[in-house]
Amino acid sequence: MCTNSLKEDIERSFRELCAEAGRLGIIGFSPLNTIRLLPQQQQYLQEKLKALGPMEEVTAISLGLLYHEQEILSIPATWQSKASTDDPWNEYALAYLTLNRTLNDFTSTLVARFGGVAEQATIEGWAGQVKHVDDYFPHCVSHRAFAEAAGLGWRGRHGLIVTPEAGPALRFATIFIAGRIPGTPKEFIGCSECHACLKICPILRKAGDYREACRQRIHALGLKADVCGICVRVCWEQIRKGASTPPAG
Ligand code: B12
Repeated sequence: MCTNSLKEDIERSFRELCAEAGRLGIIGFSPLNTIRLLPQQQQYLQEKLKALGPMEEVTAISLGLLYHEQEILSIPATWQSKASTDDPWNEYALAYLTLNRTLNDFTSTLVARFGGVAEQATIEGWAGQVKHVDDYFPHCVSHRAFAEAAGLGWRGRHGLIVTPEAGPALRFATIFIAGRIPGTPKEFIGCSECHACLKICPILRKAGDYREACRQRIHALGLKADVCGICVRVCWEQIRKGASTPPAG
């Protein structure tokens, strides 16, 4: 099958899966050899993709699945250091679980149809055993690296991938298939003068590596899944207002 028709077939299958799931999705392609990874994630990926042949001939396909508006609106719009029992915020936590499971089903279906290997949305049921954020890295590969390389969005000040369609209010999974499928690079203006995520989150504002403090906060919130999402909500609002798009004219 030529790469263009393969690309179209994968895109069509993905659109059908999104329609069945009742969610919007975005998809992007990038040759693996253009992507820089942490050494431990490069090693993890090499092991995972052994059966696909040389890494230079592999394409990463980034799949993004969007949250619904009301799910994002259930996240507090101001800083909260605690969550209450039965907090409405749990709607976002439950949507997080749904998106992970749906994306994992999508990757299984697409791999069954087109071959390849899947990296699931997240390592579920494992976060409880993590003692430090670095524990994650040798056991997964960063979806953001592939989403960014595929031109789905840019890296925001909070570190998340910000898309024109949904800001950072989406989750990713990745599949890897043998053969080169070219991507469609896009130009983004980026965060520009927007600092909404830094203004709202004291952890992101702190100098140094925010990640371990963010993990501890998420754990301490005790929501029905390991989420916070306050940076996601404020960024999503700014994108909707057009804060990061170039002025007209
Ligand atoms: C560990 C993890 C966390 C940790 C640490 C976060 C972090 N920034 O790494 C904690 C628990 C804190 C966390 C929190 C959250 N997370 Co999280 N998390 C992950 C996870 C499981 C792994 C991320 C990872 O591999 N990081 C490693 C870093 C270094 O990767 P990276 O920054 O992308 O850098 C890559 C390249 O740039 C390059 N690189 C970077 N530095 C260097 C240096 C050298 C020398 C080289 C060669 C290369 C290199 O290599 C890296 C990849 O190997 C992913 C799922 C996944 N498998 O991707 C989700 C993921 C990143 N999380 C996500 C989300 C949404 C969140 C939260 C909002 C939680 C929530 N749902 O409410 C918060 C937001 C925190 C924030 N502002 O970033 C989403 C992001 C979606 C998006 N729009 O971007 C992901 C992708 C999950 C998903 N399936 O969608 N998360």
